[in-house]
Amino acid sequence: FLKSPKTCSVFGVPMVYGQPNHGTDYGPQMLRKFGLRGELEELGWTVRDNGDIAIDPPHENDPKPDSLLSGKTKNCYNVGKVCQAVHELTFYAASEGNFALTLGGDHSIGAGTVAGILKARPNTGVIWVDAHADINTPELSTSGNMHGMPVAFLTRLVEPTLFPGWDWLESTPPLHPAQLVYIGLRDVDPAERKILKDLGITCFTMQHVDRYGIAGVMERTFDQLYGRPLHCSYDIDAVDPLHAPSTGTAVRGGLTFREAHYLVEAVSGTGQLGSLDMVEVNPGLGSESENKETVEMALALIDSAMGSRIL
Ligand code: Z70
Ligand code: MN
Ligand code: MN
Ligand code: MN
Repeated sequence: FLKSPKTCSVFGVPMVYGQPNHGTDYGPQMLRKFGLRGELEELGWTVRDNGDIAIDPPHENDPKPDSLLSGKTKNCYNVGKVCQAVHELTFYAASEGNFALTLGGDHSIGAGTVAGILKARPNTGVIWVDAHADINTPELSTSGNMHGMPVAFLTRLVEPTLFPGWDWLESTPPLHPAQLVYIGLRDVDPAERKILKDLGITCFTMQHVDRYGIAGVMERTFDQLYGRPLHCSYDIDAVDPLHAPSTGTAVRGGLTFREAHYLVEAVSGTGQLGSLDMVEVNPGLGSESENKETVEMALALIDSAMGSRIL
């Protein structure tokens, strides 16, 4: 499904409004500064870098969600409109037969990237790599932060038309639970646990990584998603904070350096990866050396996902 010569469309989405911290908006420019284009070209990709999309700050006159149902969905309209723009970009890139590489920005944008990919490649399997499940509904979220909700929108636990800025989502195919696998979970809210169980979504938590090893987890992932084009939405907080400290919600006990790499090496090895998000890199948090380590980690993971090999 990818055309030849292999072409990578790059989209920077300097989004911050899905979570409370400044700094995720510096993710795309830091990844570029540390050499993204050169790395991709070295790996044989033709690179179409579309720069960063414009993001309007939330405005007091933005339509507000219905107060009973979703009043605490922070920046609902703003996040919805950015996701709409993002879904148009990934849809267009995928329709052209390009690889779609999206640089965040916070993880709320995953609702846009995945929706656009599903529109172009409806049977895509999604590998959501994250310490968190990001499947809170606006009603059940305790934070109101939309980076904790994208999967709820994608799976239609949320009715798009009830949320200002989200009506466009109706024009995209829903993400079926069988199309989704989580890897790296270790900080799941009680309400999310029930949702994951009720929908029967496959979750490889850090405990499963301990039990099966990362190779066993990847085998099981590919058994389930066999034959599908793949999208990987990689939240850098899946990686242990020892190796990726500059992120908003660092949780101990994450993927080791090698586990984090093996995961994307294995995904790349299937030859089925058609799109990737790298999100929640926050150069505004931590020391300069921690920023550097985190950005370098994210870049190395992108490299591995896009074909870099040890031998
Ligand atoms: C929590 C919430 C979250 C990322 C934190 C946290 C969600 N479940 N996602 N960091 N990337 O607020 O909904
Ligand atoms: Mn290199
Ligand atoms: Mn996330
Ligand atoms: Mn996370």
